[in-house]
Amino acid sequence: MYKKISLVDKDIEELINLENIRQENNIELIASENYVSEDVLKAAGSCLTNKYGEGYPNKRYYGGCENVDKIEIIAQERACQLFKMKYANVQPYSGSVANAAIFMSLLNPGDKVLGLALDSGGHLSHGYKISFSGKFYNSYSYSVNENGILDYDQILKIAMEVKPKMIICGYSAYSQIVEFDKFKNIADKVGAYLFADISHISGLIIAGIHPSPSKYADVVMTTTHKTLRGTRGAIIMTNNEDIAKKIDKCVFPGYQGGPLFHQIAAKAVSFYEALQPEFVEYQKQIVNNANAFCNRFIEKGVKVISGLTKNHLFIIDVKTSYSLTGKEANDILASLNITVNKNTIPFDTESPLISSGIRLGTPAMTSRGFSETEFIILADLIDKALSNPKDIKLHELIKKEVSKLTSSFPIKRNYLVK
Ligand code: DSN
Repeated sequence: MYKKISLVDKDIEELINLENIRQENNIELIASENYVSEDVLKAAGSCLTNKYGEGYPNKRYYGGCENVDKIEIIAQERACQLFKMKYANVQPYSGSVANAAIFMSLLNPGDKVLGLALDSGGHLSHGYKISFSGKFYNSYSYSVNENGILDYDQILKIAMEVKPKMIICGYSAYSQIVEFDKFKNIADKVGAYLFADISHISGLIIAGIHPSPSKYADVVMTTTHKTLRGTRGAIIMTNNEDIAKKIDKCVFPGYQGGPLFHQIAAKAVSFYEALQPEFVEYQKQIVNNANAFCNRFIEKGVKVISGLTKNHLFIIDVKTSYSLTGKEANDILASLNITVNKNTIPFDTESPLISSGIRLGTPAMTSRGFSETEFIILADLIDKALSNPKDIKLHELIKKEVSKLTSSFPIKRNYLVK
């Protein structure tokens, strides 16, 4: 089923092949992971990794950039086309580095920023104290309400008090729609920049099944490997020429050195795939699957944060539902070849390393062909396992069912007809 690779270095060869087997044999529910196509893998593993080219297309510090210049321009154009934005920087190595460059572009150290609290579903780089964003900037947070939902009146109230220079919206663990128009109103009322981190929902936005921030945000950032199903990395976009110039300077030389051209080419290939009609169908299926998966848990009386999902993920409060910590639930599911991540829930009393929840996402298994039917079967298996955490015999049976599912839905190598 999986493709074995052969290397002279047998240590790494064995570990890559084991990882390939692990990916094939596990049900992948981490909401931020996916399986790229063979074409994306080829570009990421190409000779482009040999090339240095600090700077931007036609303005490099190195010779021999005639091919990589064209690749970077194609990636920029496709990013702008996908997200209906004017300027794109496709060089960021990761979402966190991209966010650091955005902070540097719009703010001075010590300026106030306002983002969603980590336990409400925000990201470390949105102002958490131990990240650059909380160390070098004066960070404040808003939270979801007691129902796990954003309260825009409350956010406005906090923004009026704090008077941040930048407001951040777009999250890692929020299963409702982000209303970018409301955030724009809030940002305008307090004279703040609006920064939309759409890393999780960018595929949904491309497909038109989640509102787009393109008309509202000063800056938009997405990682390229989540619902977008590309290689690891990120892009930053804006419609404002002055901001675009600042972002370019802050990505290079502000935060990064030479662009990773193999990754930029792989991003461009995934953008090509995302521009095809099949991608829209894929995104619709992700959301339909999440809905069916989530509803099955709710039917069983499981507590889902915010009570439903409108996107590709949802969080289960495993403490209330199964008297387990997130870590315990994560470990039980891992032993059954079901990969999830433990996740804090709003106002969690446990640390992020233990937590009271797990986050479940449908993008990866939808790529493998799971429909609502398989996600309902899976919800039943997970619910049985977590309801009977010590029943070894039952767990052996569940593991067999997992194995049937993974072998019936092998990882796909191509999403488009060649
Ligand atoms: N964005 C995080 C996630 O959602 O998994 C990773 O940084």
